[in-house]
Amino acid sequence: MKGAMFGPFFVSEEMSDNDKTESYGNEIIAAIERATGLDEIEKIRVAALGRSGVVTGMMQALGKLPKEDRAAAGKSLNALKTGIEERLAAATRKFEAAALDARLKTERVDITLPVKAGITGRLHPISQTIAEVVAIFGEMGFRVAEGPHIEDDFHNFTALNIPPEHPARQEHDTFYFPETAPGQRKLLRTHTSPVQIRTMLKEKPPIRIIVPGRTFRSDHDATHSPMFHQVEGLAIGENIHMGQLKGCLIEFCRAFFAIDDLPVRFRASYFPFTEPSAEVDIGCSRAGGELKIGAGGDWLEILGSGMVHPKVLANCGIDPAKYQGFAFGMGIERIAMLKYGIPDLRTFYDSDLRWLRHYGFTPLDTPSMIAGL
Ligand code: 2NM
Repeated sequence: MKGAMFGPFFVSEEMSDNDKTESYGNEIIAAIERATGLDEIEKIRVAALGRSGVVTGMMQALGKLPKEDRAAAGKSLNALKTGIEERLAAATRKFEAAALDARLKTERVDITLPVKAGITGRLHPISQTIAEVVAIFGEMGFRVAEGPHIEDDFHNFTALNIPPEHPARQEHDTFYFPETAPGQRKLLRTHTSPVQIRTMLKEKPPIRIIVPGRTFRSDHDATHSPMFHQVEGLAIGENIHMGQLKGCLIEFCRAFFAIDDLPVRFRASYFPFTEPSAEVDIGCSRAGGELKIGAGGDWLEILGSGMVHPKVLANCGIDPAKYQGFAFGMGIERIAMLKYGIPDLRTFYDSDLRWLRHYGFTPLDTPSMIAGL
């Protein structure tokens, strides 16, 4: 029988349709108010508004009413339906909130408890290495800047003095998105330098930033991954010179590899965005086929650097007659492999738990220059 769950209904044949509607409505609303949980609310919804619900039945019966009564009865039925729907929704929200509160109480975690040895997760060597680089440059007064992975031609290339014919622009290196308008297409940043460009465009010197992040190049073999990580740095100010670049990077290399007398050499190079440019090598030994960082007569390239090209400064609204800057960049995977003896680049992205347990770091000892890296 329709509406059985609401009874007893005080509806009789003598009542007007409006009174019947009101009586049903009061009963349903009272039932919603009495309800103690979501299951009951759902039962009331079905009994009132479901396919064979009371209100649905009354709506279907509208057609049998005398024509002159239909409009008024329809209107009050619709008002009833809306009222019920609103109360059902409010009651649902109330019970859902209560259920969430109850769950949060039982799932409460005491974060002051000590971590049990052996059951904690591990920091990926990429995260650890970025934290170390940030700690070293942080101590020198650099702050971290970040920016989008999806970039445009201007920030990734043009502003950096990379002309259209430059090989770095060719399709095989850059991941392009489909054109949005003729000649307009976004790309995945090929280095983190667009973040330096965005920072120079929006901030006034002095600027001292370090930019860690993901970068993308269409290149995949034993020593290249289509997604990899870089840290780049930028210092802009008055009277910035190559001596500061050298001092900063020598200090960085020695702190990162924790070798006080690590040999560091600067070798002239070329980048479109710096002039002059230099690559940075650190001392190593390859005796007996084993690579060992430190004095040993051999050299290993680990950084690119240079004085920011005056055209790059001008492109970013910085007057090159007043300000100079130095910049540098390095690959995180590469320096992580060197420092931690990880032989294969591809293992970084395998999400292999055994590899992570072996090469990962405990999240509790964050690198710092005071506590040590
Ligand atoms: C490198 C090497 C040399 C560099 C230059 C700039 C900017 F935006 F200031 F022009 N950002 N990064 C730079 C310079 C990066 O990476 C190997």
